[in-house]
Amino acid sequence: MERILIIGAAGQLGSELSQALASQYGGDNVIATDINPLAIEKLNFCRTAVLDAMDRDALRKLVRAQNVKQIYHLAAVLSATGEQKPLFAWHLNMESLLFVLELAREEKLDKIYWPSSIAVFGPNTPKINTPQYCVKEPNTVYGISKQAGERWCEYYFQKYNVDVRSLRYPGLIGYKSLPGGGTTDYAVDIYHKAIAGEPFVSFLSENTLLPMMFMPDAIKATLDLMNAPLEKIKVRSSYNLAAMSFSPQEIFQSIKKHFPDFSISYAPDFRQSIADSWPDSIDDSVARQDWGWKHDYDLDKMTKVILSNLPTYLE
Ligand code: AKB
Repeated sequence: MERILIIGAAGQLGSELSQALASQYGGDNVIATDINPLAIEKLNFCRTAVLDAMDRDALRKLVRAQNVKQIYHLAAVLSATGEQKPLFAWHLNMESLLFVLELAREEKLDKIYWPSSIAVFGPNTPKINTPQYCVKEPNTVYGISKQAGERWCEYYFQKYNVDVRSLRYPGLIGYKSLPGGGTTDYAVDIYHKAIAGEPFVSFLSENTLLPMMFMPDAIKATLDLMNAPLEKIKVRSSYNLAAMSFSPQEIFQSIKKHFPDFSISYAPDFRQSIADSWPDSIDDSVARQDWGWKHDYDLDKMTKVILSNLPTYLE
């Protein structure tokens, strides 16, 4: 039995990706791990284990004992938390990736998935339709760690033939779990406030445009990339990936169509300068061309699905 291991499985992306992988490969073939024992209990549709991404020996032991052949390494400190704890963010994001890449080389694992982010771009990057290849001078610790991580992924592919694949996610929006510590998190919180009948205070200004994506699209992109034949994967740093771009004012208007009394005010904080350093929109034509990426959700379609499903999830 060849198994798939997910590190950081209880997070916003991990909890939904674990479920999708369990549906595709069967729950017995998927091991969801996280440092948080309580959160991992909810992932009972597959195998689970408590694992600290920084515990290299425990990781190696688990990979050998469970015949793991693929790793999805999702554990990371995101942009906003990274600015509060820069050295910790660097340490966790970089060391844990290097453990996984080394393990993949030593144990000859089949495939590795590691998420990058639009945070690899910086203030000198072209802001509109940001191309796959362009200037990248990220000015957050999270962005610097993702940029360095991309270089390491490409290095391990070229030097050691490790089949590592990656996507530069935009802000991910889901209703099944809460994000933690990101700059794009406001676009999840706003739905919770609308459902609760409370006014929303945005930590980004009215017209701050950012690239965003509904979680089902992110899951589809991840599985499509990982299932694509080897020869179709031509980018070994990380693929640009896009679906939509919107501002706080635009997501508010989309929700207001369903909740006419909903209100918003703006109180930008330190996250505004992070958002200002990121692109407005992303050109993902290379992903579309290489392995057939295609998104399904725009803002209004996503809003409709979230508003009709979130109340049940909150029960
Ligand atoms: C964040 O806001 O830090 C993340 C990201 C864009 O990678 N959601």
